[in-house]
Amino acid sequence: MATSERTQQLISGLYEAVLNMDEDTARELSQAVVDEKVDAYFAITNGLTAAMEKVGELYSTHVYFVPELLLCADALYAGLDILRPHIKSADTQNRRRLIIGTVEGDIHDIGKNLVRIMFEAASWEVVDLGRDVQLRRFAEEQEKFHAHVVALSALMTTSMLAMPKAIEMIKGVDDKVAVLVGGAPLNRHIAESYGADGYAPDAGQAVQEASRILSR
Ligand code: B1M
Repeated sequence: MATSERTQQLISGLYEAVLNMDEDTARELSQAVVDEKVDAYFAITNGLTAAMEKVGELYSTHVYFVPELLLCADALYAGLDILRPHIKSADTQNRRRLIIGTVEGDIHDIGKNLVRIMFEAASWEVVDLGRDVQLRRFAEEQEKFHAHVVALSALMTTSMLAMPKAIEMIKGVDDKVAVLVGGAPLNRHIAESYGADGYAPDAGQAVQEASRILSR
């Protein structure tokens, strides 16, 4: 079915609002989506999420920095808060699931939170265990939540040493789950040597990397 001109106008408006860090417009247009009975899931994926993907790209290429990323995320959440309750249940059944946390001994969580935002923006269902997470909790939560991906963050050369143990414990309860790691002291080589399935250098690339692992 062809998308009406008005729907396209709303979707591109939402896209621009997130990109321009404009919370008020994101809220106003999301309300219009609901009032005018435009499909909420369509508006989220093609408007809000698509914009956040672009924001991720701009962040990866150093056009946007952390403050811009956070302001874009505020606009994203302003829209999501209004649209989420209107998603039809059929649209939520096949969502991918993620468990995320910063590993034991490490209280840095700003980067981890940005990574979480990118997954939420891409409509993943996310369980955020927080920071300084005991290693066994990742495995325990995986047994309950059956995530497609478990994501581990570490910001220190000391705390990242916990990752191989965490990966072993997670794989011990579920050998099919993919483990994604990231954080400033890591690189792809270290990630592979730890037994991780994937590595992303920043929040902008984390969702892409997770999708790439799952499509293998
Ligand atoms: Co601390 N700290 N800090 N710190 N801190 C660093 C990391 C450090 C490099 C500073 C330094 O010495 N130059 C250093 C670590 C040295 C090392 O091990 N190599 C350090 C230290 C030593 C410490 C303490 C031990 C200091 C002390 O108490 N003596 C202590 C830690 C205590 C502990 O954890 N047990 C400590 C404490 C703190 C604060 C509480 C004050 C605060 C954290 C607040 C918070 O997070 N809520 C803090 C901060 C802010 C920093 C710096 C300045 C900034 C970190 C940050 O948030 N960056 C940092 C120095 C620096 O980086 N310039 C430093 C912004 C953030 C967006 O980037 O976190 O890298 P980042 O995340 C990126 C990527 O790494 C990636 O994507 C993110 C977004 O693009 N990424 C992933 C992260 N996780 C990912 C997961 C993925 C994929 C990508 O998939 C799963």
